[in-house]
Amino acid sequence: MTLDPVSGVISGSPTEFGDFTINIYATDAASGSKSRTYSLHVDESAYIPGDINLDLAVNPVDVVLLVNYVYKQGQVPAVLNSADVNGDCAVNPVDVVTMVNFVYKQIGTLLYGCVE
Ligand SMILES: [Ca+2]
Ligand SMILES: [Ca+2]
Repeated sequence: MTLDPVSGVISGSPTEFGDFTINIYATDAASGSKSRTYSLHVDESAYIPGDINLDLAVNPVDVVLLVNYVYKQGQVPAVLNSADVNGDCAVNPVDVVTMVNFVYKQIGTLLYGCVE
């Protein structure tokens, strides 16, 4: 995520979940500098079902990541529940079929997962 030094807008997509501390420093030639601390909470429940790489889109890239995880011992999704697209509390070939149908055939819906 980035902070625009002129507008002060924080933008971008977080790549990790959790609590973060942000320290912002501003310097003025006349009065010295000031700092302020902010807290940022990125909630894991904010994921989109099927968005395995957390880029806010569900597309063939996510299908490839899911196939690699399920069949090839690929990288574990950062939010495993994003891969449990049929909501049966497990990530397995059924989720791959569900993702393929959704992404390539526009069939079905992707559900929020429940992997513990
Ligand atoms: Ca994605
Ligand atoms: Ca599942």
